Amino acid sequence: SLTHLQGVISADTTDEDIAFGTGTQQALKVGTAKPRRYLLYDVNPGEGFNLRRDVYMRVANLVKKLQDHQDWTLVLPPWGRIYHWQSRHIAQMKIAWSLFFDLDSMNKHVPVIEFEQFLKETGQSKIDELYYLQRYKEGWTDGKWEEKLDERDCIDTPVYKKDSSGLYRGFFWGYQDVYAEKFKCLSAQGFAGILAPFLLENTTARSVFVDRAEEILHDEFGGKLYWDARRSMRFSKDLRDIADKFRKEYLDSDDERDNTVLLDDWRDMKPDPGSAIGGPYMAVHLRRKDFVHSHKKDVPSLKEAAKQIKKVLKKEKLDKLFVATDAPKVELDELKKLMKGKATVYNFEPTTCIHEKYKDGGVAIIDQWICTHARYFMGTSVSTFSFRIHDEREILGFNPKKTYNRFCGDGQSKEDCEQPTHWKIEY
Ligand code: GFB
Repeated sequence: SLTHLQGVISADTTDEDIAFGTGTQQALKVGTAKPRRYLLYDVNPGEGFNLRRDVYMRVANLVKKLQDHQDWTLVLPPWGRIYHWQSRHIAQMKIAWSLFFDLDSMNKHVPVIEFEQFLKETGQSKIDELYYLQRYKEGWTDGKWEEKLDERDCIDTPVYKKDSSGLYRGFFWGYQDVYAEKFKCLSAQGFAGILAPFLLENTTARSVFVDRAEEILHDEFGGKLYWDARRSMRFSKDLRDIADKFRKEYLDSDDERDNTVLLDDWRDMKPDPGSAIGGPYMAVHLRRKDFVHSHKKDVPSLKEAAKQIKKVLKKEKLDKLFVATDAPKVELDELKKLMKGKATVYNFEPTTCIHEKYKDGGVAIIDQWICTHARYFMGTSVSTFSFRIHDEREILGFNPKKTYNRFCGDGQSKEDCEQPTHWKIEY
């Protein structure tokens, strides 16, 4: 087992203590600059955008740990081929993170670069080593959960295949020239940090790709580093601007009046809880499609959803409703009909130009940013799309009572309709 390595690397381990490539130890002693190492990762292809963002945070904090010892840079996996991005007329592959996120902001937490930058910096289409994370075939032994990590035979037929010249070929985000020199399956059970000793000591490869990174958990869910990673993950300015313009034009909402001014550097933001007021509208995230069947108990019918919305509008004395939803148009029209006379209903419909440029992923972010700024927000049970809106509102300093709310299913009792957990920021 490789778990014995856990704890070997402590914060006071010096670079000299760590073997690093041929002759590097020698080189370190004479003060030569350390070579940059690259960590690449990816997530199960079936996962949606907002769970992927969560996995980013786990890996970013692994890099944070590695950074205590060696110069590691996190290579961001290009976006593409996401099941929910169903607008077929738009090219949605090889998408850079900068289209959706503010990379300068993310770089204030850990060094990150786009995949194309990695290709440029290394001048090759090669990834040195590829590890495919998987569970343990035998599950938990003796019914006991413990952290462990072991090289094992692949449980499933690997999605990476050796070609005639012995190189591993696979999808690699649609970059056909890219290959890995070495491939192994790695059974992993534990927190992201379990990979640190492995990456520092068991390999000297310059670039290491960890696929199926969702297998590893947050080192410290809800802790300071968790929130640092989360706060650094700001949306791109372009997308925020589009959403802000919509708020101003249709929802009488702007940051000065709403007390939601964003400081340039996320590290400077520590608003008092409850200080953010938000614009004079209620926002809902109404997750439909697969959720209607897979979460039947917790997802209301449109009629029931309208009833719950009306109750809040009355209590909050609001008459504007912003709806973010993946529902087909007929369902949205039905909801609008149900709301007649009670509220003016708004939803964001991108122009062709905006849709083509920022794609389904960008439009979803615009929806999230508008929901973030509402006076009152109500989301859908267990949807990570709603969860990310909660965090965003927490970061801006909203009163938790106006954030951590969710729709209840038809006929669901108050006890059964457990409201979302309030996660407080650790600064
Ligand atoms: O983000 P996500 O992982 O959230 O996946 P869940 C849902 C996707 O559907 C989003 C679209 O990334 C968007 O592409 N979508 C959902 C929306 N709601 C909206 C909306 O209000 N506006 C816009 N513009 N788009 C997970 C799935 O969904 O649920 C997993 O990702 C799995 O694959 C799991 O199915 C059960 O957490 O809601």
